[in-house]
Amino acid sequence: QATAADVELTDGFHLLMDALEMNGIKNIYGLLGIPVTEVGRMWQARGNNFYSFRNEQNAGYAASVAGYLTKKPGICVTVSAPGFLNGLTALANATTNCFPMILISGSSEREIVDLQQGDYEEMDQLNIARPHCKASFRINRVEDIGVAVVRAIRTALSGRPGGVYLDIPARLFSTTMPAEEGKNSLWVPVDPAPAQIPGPDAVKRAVDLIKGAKKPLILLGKGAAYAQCDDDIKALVEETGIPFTPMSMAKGLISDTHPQCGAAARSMVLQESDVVVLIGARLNWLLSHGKGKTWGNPKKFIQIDIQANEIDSNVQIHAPLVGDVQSCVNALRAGLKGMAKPTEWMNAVAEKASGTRAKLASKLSTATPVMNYHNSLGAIRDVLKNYPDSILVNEGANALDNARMVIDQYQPRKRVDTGTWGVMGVGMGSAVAAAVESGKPVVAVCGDSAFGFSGMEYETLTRYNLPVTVVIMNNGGIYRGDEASPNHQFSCMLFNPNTRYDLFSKSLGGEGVRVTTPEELAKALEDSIKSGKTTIIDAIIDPAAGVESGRIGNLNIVSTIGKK
Ligand code: OXT
Ligand code: ADP
Ligand code: MG
Repeated sequence: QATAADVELTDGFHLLMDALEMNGIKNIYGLLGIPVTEVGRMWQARGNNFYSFRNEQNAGYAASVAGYLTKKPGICVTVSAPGFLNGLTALANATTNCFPMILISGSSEREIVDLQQGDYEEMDQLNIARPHCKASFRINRVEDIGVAVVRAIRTALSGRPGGVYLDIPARLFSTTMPAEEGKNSLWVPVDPAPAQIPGPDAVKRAVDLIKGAKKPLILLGKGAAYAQCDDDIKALVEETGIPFTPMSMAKGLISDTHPQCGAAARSMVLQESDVVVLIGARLNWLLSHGKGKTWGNPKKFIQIDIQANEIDSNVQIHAPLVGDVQSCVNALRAGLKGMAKPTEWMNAVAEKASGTRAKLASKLSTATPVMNYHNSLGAIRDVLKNYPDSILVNEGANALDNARMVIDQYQPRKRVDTGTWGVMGVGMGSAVAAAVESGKPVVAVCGDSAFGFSGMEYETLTRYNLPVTVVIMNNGGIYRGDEASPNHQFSCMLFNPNTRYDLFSKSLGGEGVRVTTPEELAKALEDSIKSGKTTIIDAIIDPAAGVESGRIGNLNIVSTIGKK
């Protein structure tokens, strides 16, 4: 602790902010209180943005989405124990999704926590965070703030991106040191996400496999979207003539309307392909672990991933390409130059896809007494065609799965959804970050259950006057709204049918519209996007239109002996 009256001093608060600013951070997402309140005030006083939330979990989701969209770690600041735990859910989710994020939480004093003497909000946060993120660091000395921030940034960004926890005991914020020494303790990391070039043998192995394939397929995941080398990936697809299909958040990396897009022939391409090139996509549950009837014919996998032990995680990978997406894709392009295009296969995929698209299109304009998922989402899709740079946030079950199917994406990183965990509650936090980081209109299509998880953040959206339209697919329940209520109890799957989300919006200073037809929905959405005003569209959906668990009903466990 420096004390000399004639030496200019700095302290933990200032050093933390200097370090973040120096590293290009402008936006912090968080929720304030003891001991971090001054972080928010001082951050704003310096001309930066502090987005203040109603619950830390949503601030954390916002930070993680900021990380995904910008390739810089999103920063979330919380108070100790309960605030930290709320934020930790989002940090774990960020790590699961491979999004770079740093959770900074104030904590109680070490000497009291370690002897379990009952400090204010006492908790051993450092160790609790550890299994849920890439690294958990504590700063014990004010002169280590600079190195800790650099270490957190490099850890979040390098290799497979993910979450980092930074623990700051309360007293450190006000601990002083000479300003000049403090200044010299900060730096910016050089090349925090270094390129990883695949070896020539690995490239040749993959090139040979692709050249020998009759029905090759490129499968794009959100790791490919994150990598921000969109033109290189598009060039690989177009130069080789190989059909591609996107995982949900990779939709739009190459437009869903591209002639080689096999999204609408998904079952066919997964089953019939003989060589599959995975680019930034894991063979996890979303891809049936690379086996079973989803995958049909025996096939060989080429996998591009920066994380070496992702290879062979589920099934044999015949040609691993360990490296960053951009380096690997460009190495493949060089090796495949002049390759004969699989024209017959490409045409077969295109024919199947256009047949399926036409079949679906016919359902999108059907008039029904109460809206269903097809005609309501069809109306949204038609409006969003004219706003290709808007960001779609999407959560729910039927509201998620049908929107993924119906709503085309035209540009990279314009779809943010429930991700690897299929987590409800990411909606409003994601919408805040999407609007803040992109400066574009945001449309959040949420199931009524999904919206409820982060609904109070709608006030955060109106407070910052963000151009976000929330369309609530109001079917009155989880999956369906028509479940019988047993034993005079309200069914555990239903919500109050009198809920007025449009009035909820108005009460919080937003615009609110209740719509019952696709035409009304289209008009309300168009008006809302044009006005830029924060709006809820309460879209009334037939309670009987949904199916249990959406498209993943196969994962729903039911009793094998029935109800007794
Ligand atoms: O080829 P085939 O024939 O197979 O057809 C495919 C494509 O070819 C075709 N397609 C097209 N056709 C025509 N045109 C176009 N353009 C086109 N594009 C594609 O469509 C089909 C399907 O294609 P898709 O979607 O690409 O492929 P598929 O087969 O579905 O892919 C498989 C998957 C697994 C990759 C995909 O389904 C997927 O990504 N799924 C994600 C599912 C998911 O994550 N769901 C969320 C979790 S569900 C559940 O857990 C819920 N909870 C519990 C809970 C959660 N999650 N979290 C927390 C914190 N607490 C609790 C809750 C509470 S959901 C939920 C709330 C639900 O209620 P809501 O009110 O919110 O929502 P509603 O249901 O609306 O009421
Ligand atoms: P999806 O859910 O879309 O299938 P996943 O989240 O399962 O995608 O997979 C993303 C993969 O991308 C992860 O295995 C991660 O290691 C990888 N990844 C992320 N960024 C890069 C990058 N820049 N280069 C290579 N691989 C990356
Ligand atoms: Mg619902």
